Amino acid sequence: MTQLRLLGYPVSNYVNIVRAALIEKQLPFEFVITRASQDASFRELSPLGKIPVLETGEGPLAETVAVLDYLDDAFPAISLRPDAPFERARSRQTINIIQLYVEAQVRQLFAGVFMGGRNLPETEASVRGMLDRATAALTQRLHPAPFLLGERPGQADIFAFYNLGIAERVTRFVYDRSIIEEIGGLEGWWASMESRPATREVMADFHKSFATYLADHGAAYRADEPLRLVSDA
Ligand SMILES: N[C@@H](CCC(=O)N[C@@H](CS)C(=O)NCC(=O)O)C(=O)O
Repeated sequence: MTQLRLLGYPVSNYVNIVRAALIEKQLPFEFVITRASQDASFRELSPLGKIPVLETGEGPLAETVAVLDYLDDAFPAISLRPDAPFERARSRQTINIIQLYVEAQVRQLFAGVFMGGRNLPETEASVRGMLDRATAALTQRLHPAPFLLGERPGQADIFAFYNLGIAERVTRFVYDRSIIEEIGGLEGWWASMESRPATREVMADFHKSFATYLADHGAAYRADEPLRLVSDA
């Protein structure tokens, strides 16, 4: 099998999703520390210059959702998607809701939280409005039993864990609000996800790099900011 290479940086929630999926699928891969870049050479690998990129034997792939589907299509032995079409669509529905209406929203606030910038009150207000709708949607949709689509963790669980984790940090910091507590019923699921070996490996590297990242950016956020649901151990 061609060696898979994951290009990315351990602070990135999207990089961490792909890395966790590779570990859960027990696929051998090389993790190559790489920052996002607008250099023409990097945009050959990632059209928007974003991380993660997965280098495959067939070429480079960017966009996390595409990478997750490629991994499950190309290496189905351990699948992270439900087999049944409806359940599979429900998995994608959850991923889309979190990607568009949670992660892409809180990302608009990263500058003022993690990067030493300032967020405009209008941005904080518009993000809050969409988060209200997303929280209601996820309260309706997420009922772990014990994982989001049944007995085994899948794409939706991994996607939700890393993206709700970063959203939790932002919403606590900006709004003094816990998106995870508002959704409700996620404590057991969160603890199960947090204790998985894949999560421990990925989060260990996250914590090693996060404090440095915040210091380098003069961020208002502190790496040891307490999160009730996220163990910073
Ligand atoms: N839609 C992309 C988002 C990836 C993303 O936003 N990556 C961030 C790091 S978490 C990045 O590369 N940021 C640099 C930039 O936007 O130029 C995906 O699904 O992979």
